[in-house]
Amino acid sequence: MAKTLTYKILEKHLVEGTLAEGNTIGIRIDQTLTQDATGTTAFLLFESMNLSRTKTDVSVSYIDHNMSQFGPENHNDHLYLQTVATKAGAYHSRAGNGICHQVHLERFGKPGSTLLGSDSHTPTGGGIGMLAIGAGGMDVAVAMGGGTFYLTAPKVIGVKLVGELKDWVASKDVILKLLSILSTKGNVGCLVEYFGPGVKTLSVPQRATITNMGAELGVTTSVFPSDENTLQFLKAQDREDAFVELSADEGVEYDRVIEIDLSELEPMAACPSSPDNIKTVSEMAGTTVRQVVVGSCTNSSYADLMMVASVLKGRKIDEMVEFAIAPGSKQVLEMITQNGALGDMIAAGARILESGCGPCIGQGFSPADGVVSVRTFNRNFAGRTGTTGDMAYLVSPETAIACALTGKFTDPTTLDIDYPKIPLPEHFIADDSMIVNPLPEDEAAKAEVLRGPTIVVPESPRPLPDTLTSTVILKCGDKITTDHIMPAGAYLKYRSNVPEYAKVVFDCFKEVGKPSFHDRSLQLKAAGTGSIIVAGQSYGQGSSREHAALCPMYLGVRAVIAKSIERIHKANLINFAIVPLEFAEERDYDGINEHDVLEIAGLLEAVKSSDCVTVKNVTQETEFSAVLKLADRDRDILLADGLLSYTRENA
Ligand code: MIC
Ligand code: SF4
Repeated sequence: MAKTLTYKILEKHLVEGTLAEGNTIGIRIDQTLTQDATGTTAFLLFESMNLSRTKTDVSVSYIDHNMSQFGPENHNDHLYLQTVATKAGAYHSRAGNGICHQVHLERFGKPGSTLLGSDSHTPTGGGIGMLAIGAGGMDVAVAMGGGTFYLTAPKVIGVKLVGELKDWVASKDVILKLLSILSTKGNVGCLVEYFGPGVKTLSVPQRATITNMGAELGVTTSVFPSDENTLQFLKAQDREDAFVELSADEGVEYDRVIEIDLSELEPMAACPSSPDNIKTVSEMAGTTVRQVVVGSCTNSSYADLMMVASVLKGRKIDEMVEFAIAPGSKQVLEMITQNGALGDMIAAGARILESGCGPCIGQGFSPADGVVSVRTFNRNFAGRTGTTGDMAYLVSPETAIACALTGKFTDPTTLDIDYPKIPLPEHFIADDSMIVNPLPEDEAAKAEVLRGPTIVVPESPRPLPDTLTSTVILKCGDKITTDHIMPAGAYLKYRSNVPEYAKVVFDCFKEVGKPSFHDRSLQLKAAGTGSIIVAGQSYGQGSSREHAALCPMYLGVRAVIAKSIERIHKANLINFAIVPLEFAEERDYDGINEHDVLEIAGLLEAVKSSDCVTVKNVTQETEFSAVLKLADRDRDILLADGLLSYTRENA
């Protein structure tokens, strides 16, 4: 039978289960990546699991998120991560070397391999033909130690690309188009595979933009074939050896096929405050823009920045626009420095930021109140810029530069400028001196791990009670993202210190004069009852940050009852022994109020062997059913009080 590329890669890596859609399967992970904001917990947990050496082909620890270094916390993290990673047998990409996904694509990505990363944009690797999946840090820690990764064998959505992009229309517009079709919800359990004649018109960095932002669809990952363009990219990176040709079998049938004609696309934008709130740029033409940023793991490749520099050469940005550029990697920054493009950007009035996540994760460059900020990023969840009530639009670098020049929303196809087509360079600067190699085992045994005082080992979950009687601490709506649950930005520096970071859980719902989620939860925790979160659809969208489960667990949250829960977040809840429940009937959501007391008798038994529990609303004197959609291993993890103790027991 003809196979999809996805199933071919899965088959090669299968170690447990039967490879058929919907089944839980276990796969071998060839490579892992962690970044500093999730990496400290991943490595702390790796150490707590008594795993000493990585057993993957390649594991890389990156520093790219927390680089503002106000106070000692970030630097403590950097030193801990470098010393713990190299001791454990991992590579360490130092602060300044670039954003994990960009650097991984350049220096480590390998077609046909599996990559598990503690960051939801790990699917960037799909641009080079990897099966690259985002997960919580704890799952990545297990994989680093050689453990199997479990997932649901996905439904494969085939996206057929035909035609070729017009000048000024970018690969970002392809993924924005797909988001307008599939939206950010309802795609759990699916994977996107690209095929068709349009594929060969896209370079690896263009493909990586598409697979990167594929994370916003909520799919397991996205993947492109590996072809002559992949070879050309690898050759230019001096890594030709990593190449293998890969594609789906001729005549394969996908679960669903979506056709996109690249030649018909026009510049698009994701409007506030969701990546699927799509409009064409021409619809918004004329709207005043006060801030523009080019960067992030979605759009900061050499070609993206060269296009921007070529447009800026000899021109000036609008005087009412603040314009910043954050190159994706040291490689990109060095190349644009050496060829003079950086000078063109600076002369035009651009503010050059260091290679890292920066404004994408709210580390500086927050926009003023009430102004439009246009960004080449992948997420515009409310408040993510660091400004409450922000108006962030996500666009291609082409649209971004048009807005920066004119000070208003401008469709780049209307610019009276020749489109600068940037060819792939023959040779990228392949200098890995900012990547520290793993220590050999004998040296590692003696090496010291530097642990600053702000690195705190997280508390372990408590056993689940047989009958859970808890208060609804929060009732929230649809599409609650991990940015709502655990804000990043200025609070990122507390990632290694759960009691400190937990102070801002659900801060976005804080009402003046009322006690915070943190204070209310701790009262309930002290009273011994703990709490329950009630939510609408797609609870836990967005980031893989396990702090969105870890901090609520620390505050005594025992269960989440939602209309639906996103894949990575659900796994994180299970890993920290919070029971994920879904309403059997969505209308039962309406019958619950905040502060109601809910009782689930026989919870332990249900976690062991049932798909359903009865939830008694003690306050309202009603009852409803909730569903436990759990694989056997999920049940075992919950019963073992979380993945940490489960791994210790099963190591
Ligand atoms: C993000 O884009 O939200 C992040 C920051 O990269 C996260 C990881 C994190 O919260 O540390 C992600 O996408 O997983
Ligand atoms: Fe960093 Fe932003 Fe990419 Fe997340 S989405 S990895 S914060 S650049």
